[in-house]
Amino acid sequence: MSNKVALVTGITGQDGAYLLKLLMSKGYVVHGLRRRVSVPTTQRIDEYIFAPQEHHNEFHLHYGDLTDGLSLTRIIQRIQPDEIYNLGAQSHVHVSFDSPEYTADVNGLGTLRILEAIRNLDLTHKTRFYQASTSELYGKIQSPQQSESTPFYPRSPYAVAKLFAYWTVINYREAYGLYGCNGILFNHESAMRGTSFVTRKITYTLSRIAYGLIDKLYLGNMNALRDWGHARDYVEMQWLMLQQEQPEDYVIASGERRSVREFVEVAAREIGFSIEWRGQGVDEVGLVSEVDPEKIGATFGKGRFKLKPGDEIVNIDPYYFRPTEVDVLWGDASKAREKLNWSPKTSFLELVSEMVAEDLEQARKQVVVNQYE
Ligand code: NAP
Ligand code: F7E
Repeated sequence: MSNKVALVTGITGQDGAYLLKLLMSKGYVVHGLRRRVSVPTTQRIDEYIFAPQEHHNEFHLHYGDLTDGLSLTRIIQRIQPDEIYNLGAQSHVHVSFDSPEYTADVNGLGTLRILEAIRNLDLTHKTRFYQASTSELYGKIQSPQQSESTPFYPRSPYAVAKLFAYWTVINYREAYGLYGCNGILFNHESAMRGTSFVTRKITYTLSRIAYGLIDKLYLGNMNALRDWGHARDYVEMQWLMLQQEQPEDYVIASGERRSVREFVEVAAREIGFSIEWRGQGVDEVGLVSEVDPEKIGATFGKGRFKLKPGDEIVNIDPYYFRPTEVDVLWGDASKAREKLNWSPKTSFLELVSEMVAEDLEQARKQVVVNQYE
């Protein structure tokens, strides 16, 4: 068991929650950065917060913000971390078109602020640094499958800000000898994914549609292709990258790509029905085609499944189109496989199945709550 000290920014997010679990299992003392917000955002890590006796000395939260360099310096000075995982970000690509300056501040300058704190506190040779870089850097792809050597072409304020952070890490590595790594992670999902990202939006909404809680799923570009993996598998690589002799950058990906439309089809099948597509472009609609009575009976019980063949449940809403879209992402994680012996444990089908199961359970509970109100 390790007795290292880690600081995790973005600890309240999807990856932060999985990484916290991993680091705690390895015996780390974990410090997390949390923002002051009017309604708590700690749901994903509440099991650690509400068990203070169990985690008394091993887990601490600190108020701060990636836009506030003084708070970052104060926390880093106080805890003298062996490792910093910079997962905090305005992580929504579509939102970054509406808030480009804020996104640049958090995702770009936020990284610089931490690196400067490490440098100014003379921790460059003690503190190892992980940067949550992203496949969005490839944007308008310059090669059909993307690896560490593929040139970048960012297509959103989100990706441009992350490009700044990516090169800043490399610059601090070369200029000051910092042990800093970029994990170029392709999309990774889970039942803890925020509901405004497309995978979770699909499993969340279809589950509620099946229970009659919502009428329709509205989507944008269903032709987009993504390389989706499970967040639980990807945080392992974040940790592994900081345990090597030399700091390097790694692509982490499943090596499979699927469209948003295919994700909808697989999620629906996991619930127990199939989808038929009709129309083109913004007029495309998704209808319930066939229902699997055995699966529906086992999951829903009598009378709770509210769909029948012919019901129109998917529509396109151009609101979800982006000014510039990333059409295809498809990762080549050979380097991680060869150098770090890493490959994803969870298949695409297992990922969707896990997300659907969790969202069906949440929807079922909602129905029960509604019944007694
Ligand atoms: P997420 O669920 O959206 O979590 C983002 C985290 O950043 C949250 O804890 C959020 O805090 C925090 N945050 C936002 N603004 C902040 C600020 N100004 N100061 C401090 N913290 C702030 O994202 P994720 O999916 O876990 O992703 C983790 C990181 O990996 C992000 O940097 C993301 O850009 C990057 N990434 C993600 C993927 C992916 O597919 N998931 C792929 C490549 C890279 P609140 O809870 O208070 O909002
Ligand atoms: O979109 C399309 C959308 O928002 C995926 C972040 O974690 O991964 C994530 O960014 C695709 C896009 O993820 C809807 O246009 C269609 O082509 O789930 P997303 P993202 O933009 O790929 C990368 C690697 C990160 O680094 C980011 O932090 O799906 N799409 N219809 C839709 N997307 C959303 N959100 N909502 C829709 O209704």
